[in-house]
Amino acid sequence: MYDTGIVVRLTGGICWVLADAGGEAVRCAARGNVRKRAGGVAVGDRVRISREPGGEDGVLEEVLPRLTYLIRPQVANVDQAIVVMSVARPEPNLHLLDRLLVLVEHSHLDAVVCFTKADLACPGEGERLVDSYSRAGYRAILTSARARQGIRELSAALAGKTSVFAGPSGAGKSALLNAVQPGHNLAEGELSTRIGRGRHTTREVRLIPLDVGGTVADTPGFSVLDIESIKPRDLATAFREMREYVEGCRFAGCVHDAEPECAVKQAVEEGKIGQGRYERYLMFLESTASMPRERGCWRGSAQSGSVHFVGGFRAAFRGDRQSVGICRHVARGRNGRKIRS
Ligand SMILES: Nc1nc2c(ncn2[C@@H]2O[C@H](COP(=O)(O)OP(=O)(O)O)[C@@H](O)[C@H]2O)c(=O)[nH]1
Ligand SMILES: [Mg+2]
Ligand SMILES: [Zn+2]
Repeated sequence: MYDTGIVVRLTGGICWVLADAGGEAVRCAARGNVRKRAGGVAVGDRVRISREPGGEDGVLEEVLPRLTYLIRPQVANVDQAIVVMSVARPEPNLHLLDRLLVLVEHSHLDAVVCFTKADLACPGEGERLVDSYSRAGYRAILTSARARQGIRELSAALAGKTSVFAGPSGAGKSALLNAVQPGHNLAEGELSTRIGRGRHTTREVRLIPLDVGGTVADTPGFSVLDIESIKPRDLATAFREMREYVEGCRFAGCVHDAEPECAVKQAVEEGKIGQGRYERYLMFLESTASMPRERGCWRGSAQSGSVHFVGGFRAAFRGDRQSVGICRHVARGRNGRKIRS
């Protein structure tokens, strides 16, 4: 009997596979050819397993092509990052939020913006934040784990996908996950200390199966490349609401700063792009300024579709020390061979 499913846990060569058909995770030993496979097996991999009729354990027969691979946490095929920011205690840090969103966009993951601790916010404050990120093109949700506000909406955003949570320590990520999926044994306020034990501690990552379908990595903070290594010309495309305007600028190498006839600045003036988002864009642009600017480069050449999921990059971002690491995207052709840039 054959089944397909997703690897939710790996311990000492044993994989736990959640079959697409549902039910409990099946304990599987990997076949020799799978064990010797380059790239091995990772949590998040889609796999084919076989089981004796009536038998409990299975055999991992084949790993299906992997679309992405996040190094920390080590999870394959992540679909989206849920970027969590509290509206109070601690105060929202929009600079960090936008930084995370830039990094997520640049990693070709989808992003959901989740403001939380709504029960602690001044009236209207949470709604205002959600509104500004909705207008920037994000699915933005106002939640409170304590008041169970927005939890159904968050569950709907998680359904059927593999997600990682990102955001500063203390934002309320664990509390949200507990609200979405009670009883998955992730203590609030506990995880950061466990990760902080030492640099060489690699904690086992698990995917928590959700009742609504889909899985969530049980670790906060994920790493992507450093914002400073993003080319200035690519930065605006990591701001969703700017994308539609960049083609309208007078100069092909426009970075939407001091250039004349800039469609992005025009959109800011007309209120189509939020002033705060644009100001933070300029701050990030400044931090990429030490990199050689590619002014005059033929527009489009650096934006070909082939950059998607191809190539590896180093990664780190400041502001959340848990999240330093490497992110590598691997694409495979139909024959299963890796495509690298
Ligand atoms: N009032 C309130 N407190 C919250 C809420 N969510 C989390 N907290 C508290 O904020 C602190 C940090 O939460 P935690 O989930 O551990 O944050 P994490 O570090 O992002 O995982 C804990 O003391 C939580 O009890 C919320 O919705 N409302
Ligand atoms: Mg936590
Ligand atoms: Zn421009």
